[in-house]
Amino acid sequence: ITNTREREGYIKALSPWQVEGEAATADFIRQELTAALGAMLGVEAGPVGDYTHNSLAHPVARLLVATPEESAVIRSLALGDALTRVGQEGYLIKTTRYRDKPITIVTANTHAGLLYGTFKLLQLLQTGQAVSNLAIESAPATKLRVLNHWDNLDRYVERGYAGESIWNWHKLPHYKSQRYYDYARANASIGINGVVLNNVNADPLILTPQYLVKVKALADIFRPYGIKVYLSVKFSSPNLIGGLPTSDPLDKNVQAWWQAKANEIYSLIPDFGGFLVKANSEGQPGPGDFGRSHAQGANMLADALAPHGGNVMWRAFVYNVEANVERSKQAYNEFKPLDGTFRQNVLVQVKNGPIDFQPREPFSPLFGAMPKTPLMMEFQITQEYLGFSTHLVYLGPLYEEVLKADTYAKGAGSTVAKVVDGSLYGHGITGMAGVANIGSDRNWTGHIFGQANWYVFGQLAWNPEVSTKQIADDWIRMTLTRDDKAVNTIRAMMMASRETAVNYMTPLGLHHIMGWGHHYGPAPWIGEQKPDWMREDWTSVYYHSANATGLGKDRTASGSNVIAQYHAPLRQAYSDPKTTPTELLLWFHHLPWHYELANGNSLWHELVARYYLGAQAVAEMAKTWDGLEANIPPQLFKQVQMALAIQTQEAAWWRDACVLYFQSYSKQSLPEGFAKPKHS
Ligand code: GCW
Repeated sequence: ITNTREREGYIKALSPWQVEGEAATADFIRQELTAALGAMLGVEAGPVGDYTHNSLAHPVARLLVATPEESAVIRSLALGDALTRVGQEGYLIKTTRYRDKPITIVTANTHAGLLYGTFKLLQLLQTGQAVSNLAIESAPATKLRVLNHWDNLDRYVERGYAGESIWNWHKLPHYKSQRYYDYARANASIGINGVVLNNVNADPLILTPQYLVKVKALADIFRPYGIKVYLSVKFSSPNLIGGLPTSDPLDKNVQAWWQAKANEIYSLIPDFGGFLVKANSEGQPGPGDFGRSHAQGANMLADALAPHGGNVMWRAFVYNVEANVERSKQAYNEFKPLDGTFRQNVLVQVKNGPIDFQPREPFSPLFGAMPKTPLMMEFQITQEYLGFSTHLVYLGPLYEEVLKADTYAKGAGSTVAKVVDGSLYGHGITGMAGVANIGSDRNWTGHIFGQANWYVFGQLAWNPEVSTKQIADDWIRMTLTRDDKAVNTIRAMMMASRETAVNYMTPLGLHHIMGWGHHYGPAPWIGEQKPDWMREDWTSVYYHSANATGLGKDRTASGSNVIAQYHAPLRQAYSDPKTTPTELLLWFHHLPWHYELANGNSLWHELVARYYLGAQAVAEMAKTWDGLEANIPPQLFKQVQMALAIQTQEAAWWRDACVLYFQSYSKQSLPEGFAKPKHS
C-alpha cells in the first residue's frame, strides 16, 4: 500500500496484532498475517506486552484473531448471538472496545472460520476499504465448496490448459511441494473447502494402498486450511482392483468390498470427504451395466461412507448413445424418476446446462425437477469450450446468469441459486463444484485472467447472490492495479468478455460447433461427411441443424420437445420463437433464414452482425489493454497482450469460418456494411 495516509490508518487500526490459539491453523493465520501485513503495512508481528494466551491481562493488541474457546478476551465481549448465526464455517469481523481501548476482532466458532475471516480482512486492505468501523458477519450459503480436478495419475490434465497436474504422485507421499501449501492457501482465501484430486474418468489405481498413502499426505497438508479431500472412483473398481468377478451394486461381496475400502480410507484420513462418480456416461462403467439404477449405485457407495460421515457426489452428466434420446434430454429422463430414492448423504451433481459447458446454454431443467434430492451445481472453470487458457473470458456473468435463472419450480422466484443453496426445499446438505483450471504453470491458470474465474467460483459458492461485477472489481484491485480509472476499464472489459465470446463463437443459442474432440476453434462442418464410426451427436450439424431453409435445433413439441422439461411459464415461452429470449433462439428453434427478429433484422443478418460484433469487440479489447501499460506490472501486461493478439486473430477466424459456412446454406450475400471474410 503506497498511500501513506491509508497505510497509517491501517497500522493504527490493526497493529500490533495477535492470534491466539495453538492449532496448526492458528500458526498458518500467523504466517498469513506476518506475510501480508508485513508486505502491505510494513508491520511485524509485534510483541504485544503481557497479552498472553487465554489471559485477560491488559492486551495492547489492536487486532485479535481467535475463537472464543481459545480467548478469554473474545469470551468477555458482548457479541450477542452473532456467533450462533455464523455457524460452523462463518466468521465475524468487528470493531469494538476492550477495556476502553478500540480493538478489531476476527472471531469464529472454528479455525476454518477464523481463516476465512482473516482472508476477508486482508481483502479489505488489498482493495483499499476502511477498517475503522467494521461489523461483518458472514457464513457460507453452501456446505460443500469443491474443486474438481480432472487430473490423471500420469499428470495429464483432461481439459487442462495450464500445464501438467500439480499433484506429483511420483514424489508423494514424502516430497511435499510448496505448491500444495500455496494451493491450499489460495483456496482457503476464497472459502473452498473440498478438492476432488483425480479425474472423473477415474483410474481405479487411486484406491490402491500405494496411492491412498499419497492421498493421505495431501489430506494432511490441506486439513489445517479447512479443506477435505475427495476422490473420483471408477464404479468397476471391485472387479478391476478387488479381484471380484462383478461390480454389481446389489452383490453382497461388492458391497463388502466398498465398505472395507471406505474403512481403509478413513483409517488413514479420518475426515475424508467422500466419492465423486461419473457412471454410465461416455464409456464409464456404472450400475447400468448390471441393470441397476443410478440410485442403487449411489446408495451402495453412500452406505459404505455413511458410518464415517462421507458423502457421494453422483454426476448427472449421463451421455451415451444407447439412450437413443436427444442429448440434452437424457439427464432429466434418467434422474427425475429417481427423485426421493437417494440416501441422505448423496448429492446429485448437475452441470449448469443440459449439454456441456457451452459459452451459453439455458439452465439444466433438472434444477427444477428433483425437489427431494440435494442438487449440487457443477460449473466448469477450465475453459474447455471458451478458448482454453488463450482467450480472456471472465466467467462471472455466465455463472451469475445460471444462478439467477428462475426455474419456477415453486412459482416465481425459485431460482437455481435457491435450489443449489438448499433454501427452496430445505436441504441440509448443499454444494457447488467447479472443474479446476489449475496446473503447474507459473501463474497457476495459464492466462492470468483465468485466476479471476477460480476466484469468482469460490466467491459464488460462498454466496451465490453476490454481484460478479463487484467480484471482478475486487480481483482486479488485488491482482493488477488499484488505479480507479484502470480498474473501471478492466472491469468493463471483463464483464463484457463472456458475451463477446458468445458472439464470435456461438451467437443466438448456437452451441457445440467447436473443433471435434479438442473443442478449440470453429468447426460447424463436422459431420457433413459423417464417417461410419462417428456418432450423430459427435457432429456439429446435429446441434446447429443448418439447411437450405434455416438454422437451429428444434427442441419444441415439433422437435425433441425438451421444452416440456421446463416449468410453466418457461415451457410456453420457449415454445414460441417470439417469446424465447433472443440469446437462446437457435437452442430451441429451427428458424428460416429470413425469420424476422424483434429488432427488424432477419436471422441471417443478425447472425452475421453478431459474429462481426464479437470479433470487433476482441480487437477493441486488445486496444484497450494496450492503453493500460502504465498501470500493470510489465510481465503481466505483456502476457495478456500476447494472448489478446491471439484471441483477436482467432475471433476473426471464428467469425469468418462460421459466416462462410452458414452462408453455404443461407445462400445470401453479406448484409450491407459487413466486409467480406478474408479467410477462405
Ligand atoms: O465436457 C466433457 C469433456 C470430457 C469430460 C466430460 C465430463 C471428464 O469433453 O473431457 O470428461 O465432459 O464432464 O465427464
